[in-house]
Amino acid sequence: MKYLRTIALLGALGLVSGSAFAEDSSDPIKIVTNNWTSQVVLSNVIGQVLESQGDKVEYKPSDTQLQFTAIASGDMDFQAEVWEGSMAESFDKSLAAGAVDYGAHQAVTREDWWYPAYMNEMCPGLPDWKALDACAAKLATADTGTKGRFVGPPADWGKHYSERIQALKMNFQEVPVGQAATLWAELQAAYDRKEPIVLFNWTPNFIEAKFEGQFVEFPKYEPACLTDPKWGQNPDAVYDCGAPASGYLKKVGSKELDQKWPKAAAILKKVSFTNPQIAAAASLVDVDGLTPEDAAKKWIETNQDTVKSWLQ
Ligand code: TMO
Repeated sequence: MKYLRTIALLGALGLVSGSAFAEDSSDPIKIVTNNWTSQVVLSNVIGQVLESQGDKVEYKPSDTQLQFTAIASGDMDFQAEVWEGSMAESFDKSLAAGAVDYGAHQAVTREDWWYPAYMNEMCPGLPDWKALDACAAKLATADTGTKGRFVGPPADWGKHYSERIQALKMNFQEVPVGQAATLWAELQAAYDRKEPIVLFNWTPNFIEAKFEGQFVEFPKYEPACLTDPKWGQNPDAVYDCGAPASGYLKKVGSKELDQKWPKAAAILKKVSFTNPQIAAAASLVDVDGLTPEDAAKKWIETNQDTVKSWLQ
């Protein structure tokens, strides 16, 4: 019902099908879904928009790093959210192996250690990482002994935080979660009791509308930090820096996408999300409790001008 309304809406805008391009294949376009909310909702947004244009789509869950090999080999066709802070290395390799850069979103992104604002009083000198390190004892748990606990991301997000802790000789231990929901449950539990916590977070996300807090400032990122041990304050280690504070968000597609589905490919090259649009996509599920599919329908209804601009 709602889906038909979406089609009707796009139809009314004169945006349903019919164009000068060659026809798209009737095979499904395989859109990759990952394990964080905005990516799943916005993949559904893209899928529903392509369906409104007559394309078939299939959603394929994939590991955040392995998806790049799948796209380079043509097993999957499109990924909507390539985050610089966690995927740049795998993305670059996939381009060298034949995947296609579908361009950047308007959004500017950051992924790193994050803490609630009430900790500024508990750990004077924050957000500087050295002040956090000096405060490690306040973040110690049964699991981490005398070390501070950093609640880290699921393994497939491609971060190197245990290496960073070692490279910067921090008195911390990473305790990774299995899924994003655990990050938010840990944050909520600490926040309710005003207990110290430092965890992995990113922006844009629904978190910034619900919790007050900020990123820890680590030594400023430069690409050499990841490849040249001599760079940075530890001359014998890579990863002695933070993640990019103004990272890109890109899209990637298979070689086949352009060839088999030229109309869809032209739309996907134009797809661009802003920071508030991404945060809102996450919020529709993580705060309002919608399914990703319904969240995508709602998102399309409230962002008609944006969708229209992709179809012109
Ligand atoms: C890739 N992520 C947005 C979860 O940091």
